[in-house]
Amino acid sequence: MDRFLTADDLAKTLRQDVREGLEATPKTLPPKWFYDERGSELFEEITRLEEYYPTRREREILIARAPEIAAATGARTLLELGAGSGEKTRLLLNALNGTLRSYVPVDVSGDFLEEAAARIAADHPGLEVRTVVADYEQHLHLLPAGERRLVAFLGGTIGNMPPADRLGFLTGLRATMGPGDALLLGADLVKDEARLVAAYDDAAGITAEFNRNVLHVINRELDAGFDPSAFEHVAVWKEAEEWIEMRLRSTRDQTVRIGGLDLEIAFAAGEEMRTEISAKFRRDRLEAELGRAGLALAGFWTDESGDFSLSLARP
Ligand code: AVJ
Repeated sequence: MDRFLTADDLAKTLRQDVREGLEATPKTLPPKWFYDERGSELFEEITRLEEYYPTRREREILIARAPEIAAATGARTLLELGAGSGEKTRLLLNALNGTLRSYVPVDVSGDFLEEAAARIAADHPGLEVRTVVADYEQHLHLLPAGERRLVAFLGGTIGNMPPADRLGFLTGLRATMGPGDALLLGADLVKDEARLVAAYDDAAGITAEFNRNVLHVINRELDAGFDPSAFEHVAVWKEAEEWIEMRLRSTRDQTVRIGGLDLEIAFAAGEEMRTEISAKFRRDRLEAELGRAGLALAGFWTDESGDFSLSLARP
């Protein structure tokens, strides 16, 4: 296992993110802190919700297009950013079976990676599986090189980054790519506002619990005194930015102590703290964004309903 991120690094980044985010106006927290064990379980539940279509739609595209993607790339290495453990990885590995030599899952959580890697290695004898504990927004240049790498960034997670960060990420990734490399990018598409909001504010309240879970993470990791029941889940569609915004709204005037940072944070009744954006894309804008990063669109596929997209891009 390559480890470019230690537990100390993560703890330091959490402290910095929480201090900066809670002292900002409006308050904000980065979505990466959702995914402790409970948050990851809640996200798995979200992927099975009727309202949350992205996972199903991306799987549909992969089932239909993985052979074409394999033929187009002839990848020797599959490098998966934010490694899933799920079916999508398996679909890609099976389709790439003819040419693939190694699979490199990259994630911030070492434990999760080890488990996923062990399962994949057991199912694919002869495939080199090399786990990398890293933050793909900082460590792209440290990821294993090699010829004919297919970098998979699936699920629509690219949408968690605002435009400027996306450009930085894609440009950074392009800088590590050789002529035989390619990017396989999952991106959710713009659609009817009601469907978008429902996908992030499901009737069962699982997304609300997922959103509030970040308060439990901060309470535990930074000895804070958030009362999650004093915050309401909000999911809104921002027409101009074309992204879903998740927020936590304070239900009353309250002051929260963050013991680990020796901070007291005041929330006014109704004040909203942003916890995630999930940007939605259009083909022409996605092609232009990739182009600005030096990547050319070599393939663009959607599911039957046109809800979600997979793009193949090359340097
Ligand atoms: C895992 C980041 C792709 O943005 O749709 C799901 C996370 N947030 N429901 C997304 C999420 C609320 C998801 N990604």
